[in-house]
Amino acid sequence: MKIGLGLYRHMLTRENFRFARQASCTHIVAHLVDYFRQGHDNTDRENQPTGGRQGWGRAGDPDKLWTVEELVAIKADMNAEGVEFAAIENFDPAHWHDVLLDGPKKMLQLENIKTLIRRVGQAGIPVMGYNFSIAGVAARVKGPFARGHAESVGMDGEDDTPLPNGMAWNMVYDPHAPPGVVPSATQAQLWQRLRDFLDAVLPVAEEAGVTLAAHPDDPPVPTLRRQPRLVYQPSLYQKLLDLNPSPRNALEFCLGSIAEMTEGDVYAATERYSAQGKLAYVHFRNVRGKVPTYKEAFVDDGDIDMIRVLRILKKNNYDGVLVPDHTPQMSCAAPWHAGMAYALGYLRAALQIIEEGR
Ligand SMILES: [Mn+2]
Repeated sequence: MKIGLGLYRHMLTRENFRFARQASCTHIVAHLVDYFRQGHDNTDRENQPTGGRQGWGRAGDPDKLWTVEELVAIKADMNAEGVEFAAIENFDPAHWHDVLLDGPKKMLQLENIKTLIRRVGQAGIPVMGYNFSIAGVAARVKGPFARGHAESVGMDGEDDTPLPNGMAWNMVYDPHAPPGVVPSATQAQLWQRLRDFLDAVLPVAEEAGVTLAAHPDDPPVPTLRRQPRLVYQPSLYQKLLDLNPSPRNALEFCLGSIAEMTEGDVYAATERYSAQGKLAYVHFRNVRGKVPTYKEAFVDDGDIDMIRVLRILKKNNYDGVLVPDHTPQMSCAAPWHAGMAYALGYLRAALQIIEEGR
């Protein structure tokens, strides 16, 4: 198994690639969307994005797709510091809001997504992580929830406030949208939208040599902001895989989100999906509790026995990347980096024992 670090857009620097390598990473998962752009309350850029009902901030430029040149330049910087570009995490809502919403620009945006996938392949990046969600990562709270009063993120009840027009995936893609709210979709409509997306994009992904990796819902509740969710129980991942048998149809397997689900258990889910060889990469994080009142925890201090998970992955010959995803913020001058270094050190020690038999 390979150790990686996920970095937000503004963190894609030579210094952070070096930090990752120092903490034993060989791989980087890069977020290319700036979640913190013009956000009202999502202003702490040295933490995972959070924010109120106005979302994280403004989506990017709908007419500016990532270019091969910019992807190659980021990859070259990573390689110069001794780490590989393992995956991009998340599309820009500006590029696919109508794929999620079934809006008028859907066909155009599906073509744009295909173009992006071809470019990702040309740049030699093997995985594109995505989160097929209308409301996105929303309704989370922040507080001193983790060990030693470390600031972490959690959920403290449901949120059924409707989604305003111009918003998707918890970001604003059209600040000039007319007043009003996004009509609620049905669960069946959302699955049909996913099917349309997979059927359109997977053939291109196969040609481009890029694996599409689906994140489960964060938080995993059946509805959020009056919109349906997709993968909010472990078994729904199978439904996603069964929609399209392509070898490029795979999972961004988030242990935290799976443990937050009300049904099943994280070990059975890890066994089921790793045995099928369907894990593109793993979000290696821990949590206490389940929706709607869970709290994110330090990697060694939550409900999940992370060592047990690693042993299942090892048994099923998982050889991909694990990234810490989120950690609580640690009390020091570099709260995010310290949290990540702690999680990475834990992971490195665990893998030395499990994989190298020390
Ligand atoms: Mn995750």
